[in-house]
This record gives sequence, structure tokens and C-alpha cells, in this order.
Amino acid sequence: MIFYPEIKKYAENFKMEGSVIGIDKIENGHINQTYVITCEKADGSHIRYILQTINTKVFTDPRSLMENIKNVTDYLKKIIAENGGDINRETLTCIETVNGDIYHVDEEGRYWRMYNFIEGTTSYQTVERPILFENVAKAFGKFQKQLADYPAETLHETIAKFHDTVKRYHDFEEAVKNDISGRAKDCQKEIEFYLAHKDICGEITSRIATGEIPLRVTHNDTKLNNIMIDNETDEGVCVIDLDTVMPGSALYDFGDSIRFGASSAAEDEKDLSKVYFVPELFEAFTRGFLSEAKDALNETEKDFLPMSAILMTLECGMRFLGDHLNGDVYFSIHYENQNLYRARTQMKLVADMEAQLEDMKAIVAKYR
Ligand code: ADP
Ligand code: GN1
Ligand code: MG
Repeated sequence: MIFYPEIKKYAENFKMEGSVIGIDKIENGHINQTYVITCEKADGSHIRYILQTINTKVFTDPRSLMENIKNVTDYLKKIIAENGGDINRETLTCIETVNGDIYHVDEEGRYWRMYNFIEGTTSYQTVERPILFENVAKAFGKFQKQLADYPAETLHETIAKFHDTVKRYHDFEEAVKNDISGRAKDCQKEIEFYLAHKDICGEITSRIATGEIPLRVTHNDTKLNNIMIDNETDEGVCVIDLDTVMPGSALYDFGDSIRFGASSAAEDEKDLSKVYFVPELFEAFTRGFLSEAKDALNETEKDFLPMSAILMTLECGMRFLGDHLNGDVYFSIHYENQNLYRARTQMKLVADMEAQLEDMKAIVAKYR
């Protein structure tokens, strides 16, 4: 365990049990800074917490964001308790500050928050076994069901037009046009690929506009490492990273999970021969998701499940490439050109899924 001594004083603003004996950093998220705080209690036992700084470049209204998370997790606790579940494990708990607040603002204006650590679980970076992915699908499907009656009008929109793929396309075009980092000349092939997909960007948004696809309370960032999976049972225990819970389409959650989880390789794999769409994983996820969500979804939503996977992957790829062109200002990178590598894997996956669209539709037909 590496101790980050400068972090201790921020942790100590929260009501923890025991005293801090260790601090680790978790590097797998692209947005927030995440630390694991280990405390020792008077009886010698240990308890862990998650301490995060909220990325205020991405979430410009952290107060509203934390209000959403507090209200959503309190609501989930009620539903979980009614169903005989474990409220301390099946959803996040916001730990209060010593002043009774849900976040702490430090001397530099950074926002900190603390959650309970979900013990006995793992957040996976790739699907190691198909059953894991089927269970993840069930957990995300269940999450949507639990929030089906949540008063959506009380939720703040933490990032406007988050999955508006048409807007994302225009942002990407801007990044290409401005080329502020001078990198466009080295990624012409990639730029052309994304620009050539303009026509499909509106497939979901246009149907939300007509009401064919309804808005629901959704998670909007359903990647595999945003769910904690039980080490013993492989069940999806707790959906985390609730920053983007807001009104959206169920298709965003389905599509984004496929984007990340139905890939053979890591999101930034450099060797594209190792990156391909895995239909068996698509099937496992579809089976799990529809087993939970089938009755709640309408026919148009079911029709567009395969397309949502293409669109969410395309959108994320445009965001990665746009960020590369903008000089890596949004997604954390750990080495040079990481966003370009990420954009390339998304291209490969989009192309694979386009080639297999009919097969994907046949899989959905089996379970819908
Ligand atoms: P980001 O927005 O940067 O992705 P996350 O909230 O997803 O931040 O946290 C990053 C990682 O930290 C997660 O992928 C997971 O591995 C771990 N993590 C976050 N919250 C918890 C928690 N409550 N218990 C255990 N691990 C957690
Ligand atoms: C970010 O926060 P994290 O790492 O779970 C991003 C998602 C992207 C994802 C790509 C708020 O998710 O939208 O799909 O990276 N989150 C935000 O890996 O922009
Ligand atoms: Mg995350």
C-alpha cells in the first residue's frame, strides 16, 4: 500500500470509523481521482472507504451532482430494504463530513466526497467469463427497474446532452476544424472514418424527439468497471459511478455496456488484430438484460438495441478522437496518444458490429 500523506487530511474531513492507516490510489476511471482509505478501529479491525475528488471541469455543478447522488442512493436504499436486500452493499452510501455535509470543499476549491467501500467485490476491466457479463446485464437491468418510478423531474442534468450523438458529432467536427494541438494531420484515416458516420448519429435522438423512444431514469455510463461484482457468486452487487444518473434512454445503458464489455480487448489496445466484437458476449448481455427489462421496454427500444451498441461505440470513439485533437483535456491519459488508441479500438468495434448487425438482430429476436 502506497501512502499518500497529502490526502489524509482530506479524508479526515469525513466521519470515518477509526483512524487512517493506509491510502491507495485507483487508476481505472477516466474522470475522477479515486483513493481507497483504510482505517483501523479501536478493536483492531479494519474498515475501508472510497475518497474521490469530483472532476469539476467535467461536472461544473458539483453541488447538484451530489444532491442527485444522495437522493438516488437514499431512494435505492428504500427499495432494496423493501425487497430484503443489503442496503450497505447493494448501493453506495454517502459518508457525511464532520460538518454534516455530503461533500467537502478544500482550500483550492476542489470538491471531495466519500463512500462506503463495497467489500468482497471486484470491478473488472474485461469480461473474463461470459457469465460475468450476463450478471452485469441483469444488475444494470435491475438498476433501471429500481429507478423506474423515481421522480425524474427532480434530477439535475449533470452533463447536458450527454448522449446526444448528433451534438457529439458536431463537437467532433469542431475539434477537427480547430485542430488546436496540430494532431489532425497524423490521424486523417481515423477522422474520415468518424465523419463518414454522420448519417446514423440521429437514429436514437430523432426517435426520442418523436416519443417513439421514451426517456427514463438511466445510468448513462454503464461500463463494466462501474459495477462491483461479488467475488464468490459472480453476481453484480452494486452499480457505482452515479455521476451521470439522469433522464436518458435505456438504449444508452445497453449500448454503452456492449461497447466496453463485448470487446475482445482493452479499450486502449494498440494491436488492432486483438480487438474484435464478440457475438457470444453480446448474446450473454442481451439475455441478461432482457430477462430483467423485457417487460419495461417498448418494441422500438427492443428494435434498436443492436443499433444502440453501434451508436454508443461510435459516439465514444468520436469523443476520444475529439479529445486527442483538443489536447487531452477531458479523459485522463496515462501515456501519449492514449486517446488515439482508444478511438481506434472503437472504430474496429463499430466496423465489426456493422458487419454483424443482422446477426445481432437475430440474437435480440431470440430473447425479446
Ligand atoms: P470514474 O468516474 O473516474 O470512473 P468511479 O466512481 O467509477 O470513477 O471509480 C473508479 C474506480 O474505483 C471504479 O472503477 C472501482 O474500481 C473503484 N470504486 C469506486 N467506488 C467504489 C466503492 N464504493 N467500492 C469499491 N470500489 C470502488
Ligand atoms: C468515462 O468515468 P468513467 O471512466 O466510468 C466517461 C464515459 C465514457 C468512458 C469511456 C462522465 O467513464 O462517458 O464512456 O469514460 N464518463 C464521463 O471509457 O464522461
Ligand atoms: Mg467509472
